[in-house]
Amino acid sequence: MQRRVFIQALLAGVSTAVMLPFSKLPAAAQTNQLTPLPIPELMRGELKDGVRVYNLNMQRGTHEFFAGVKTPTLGINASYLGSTLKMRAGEKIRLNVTNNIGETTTLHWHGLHLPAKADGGPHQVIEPGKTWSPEFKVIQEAATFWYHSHMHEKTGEQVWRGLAGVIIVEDNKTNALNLPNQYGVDDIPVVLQERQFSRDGGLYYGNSRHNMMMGMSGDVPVVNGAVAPVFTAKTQKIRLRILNGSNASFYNLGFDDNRKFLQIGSDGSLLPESFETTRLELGPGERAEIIVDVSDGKQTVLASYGDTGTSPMGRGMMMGRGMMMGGGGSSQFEFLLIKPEGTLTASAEVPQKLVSLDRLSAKDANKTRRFNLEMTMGPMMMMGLGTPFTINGKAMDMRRIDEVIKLGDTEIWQIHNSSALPHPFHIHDIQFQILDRNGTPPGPGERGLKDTVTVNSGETVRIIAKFEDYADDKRPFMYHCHILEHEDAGMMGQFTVVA
Ligand SMILES: [Cu+2]
Repeated sequence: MQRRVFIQALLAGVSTAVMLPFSKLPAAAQTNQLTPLPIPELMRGELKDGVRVYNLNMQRGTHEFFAGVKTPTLGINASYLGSTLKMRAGEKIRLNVTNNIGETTTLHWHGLHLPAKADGGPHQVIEPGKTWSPEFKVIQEAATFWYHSHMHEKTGEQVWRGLAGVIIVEDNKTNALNLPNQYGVDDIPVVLQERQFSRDGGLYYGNSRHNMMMGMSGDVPVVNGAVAPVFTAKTQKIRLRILNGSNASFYNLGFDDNRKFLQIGSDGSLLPESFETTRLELGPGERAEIIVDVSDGKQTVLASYGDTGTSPMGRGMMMGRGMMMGGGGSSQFEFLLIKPEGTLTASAEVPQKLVSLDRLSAKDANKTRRFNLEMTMGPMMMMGLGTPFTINGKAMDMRRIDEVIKLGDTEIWQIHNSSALPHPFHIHDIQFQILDRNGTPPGPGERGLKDTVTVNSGETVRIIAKFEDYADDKRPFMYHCHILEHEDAGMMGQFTVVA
């Protein structure tokens, strides 16, 4: 079956609800028009005694994905998703996080280097009605980060319902590069997700064995909480800070007119050099910053294309995945229409050289650790017995510390995927560099700092990082698969950093 093509259909004047293969949409949920892309409120915090303070309210609400249909959701200072937090490298910050969602939750600062007690992982639970106030210094390169629920065994569901937002870290060094940086004008957060809906208008979150094995995906593409969004460009160049905020889907992004764009950033930094491409692969949890030139005045659609087989990363299972989901080969999501309007304001040239990063090499490492990602699909699993998702043969146990790292050490983590599906591997606390993928050095898009890396079936990826600044022998950091259903099902481990 051909999967939905929202935006092109709308441009052609066709209503799209009928085109959805597996949502049971409410009758009212006809999508007859494009929605202006919502830009989350920018929160700069308030400076108090040298500490920048952010007040975040985790709340319940309703959100109109479809005009006139009120879908129950969760958000942070918003009905769905959260405010964009702007931080400055070098500043001390405090985040007052109040839990008003009526159930236990946590809030994790994905990609930020911080003390374990401030991490917002499964050990920093916020009970309903309570406020949690972590405090730390922003020690980061300028980049796009995010925050989301990390509630033990509930992360998938809580993020699906809306508990996620974007963090922008800026610094003087990169501000001097003259990249587009007017928030909401030419510097745009783009949170890509897809969702399934039930007939009553609710977000449908499945907990079947299949949903757990494959991770939860949907058939309705959503950007910053909007279905079929349009962004009106008023400048020649726009900078998109793209977050793959889906629970489980890998995106192979590009534009429908195959226009070239510049990739300038990865998860935790700008790239050493910008480079031109037509495709961008992003696994769940990963970010990239790109610059799109629309000075030709022509509209273009940001879309995800199925695996073309030409990918340098060679994600072999994507086809199998599509077939297993009944999609029949390559599936396509149209995420966002970009429409230039009027006389476009001139934008500065994007420099090729962006940042210099201290490149770590294998000989800098004090230690190499090995991690094996496994999925067990034997008869016991089919009966619902045993733990299908493990790392080094172990499923997550909050009471067990799996790895102990010496403060100040530089380590290589060699991550092998012996399962049949790709897994985006995320490490808390640090930003790492990719040494190689099956022995091959990373491509230009993976030469910046990273905190999440896709490890394809059969692949071995080596990363290197220095574990600095914060030691705590009691409270652990997490490493895990960022397919949230895999994480919730046990594909996670814990490490401490000790002095
Ligand atoms: Cu996984």
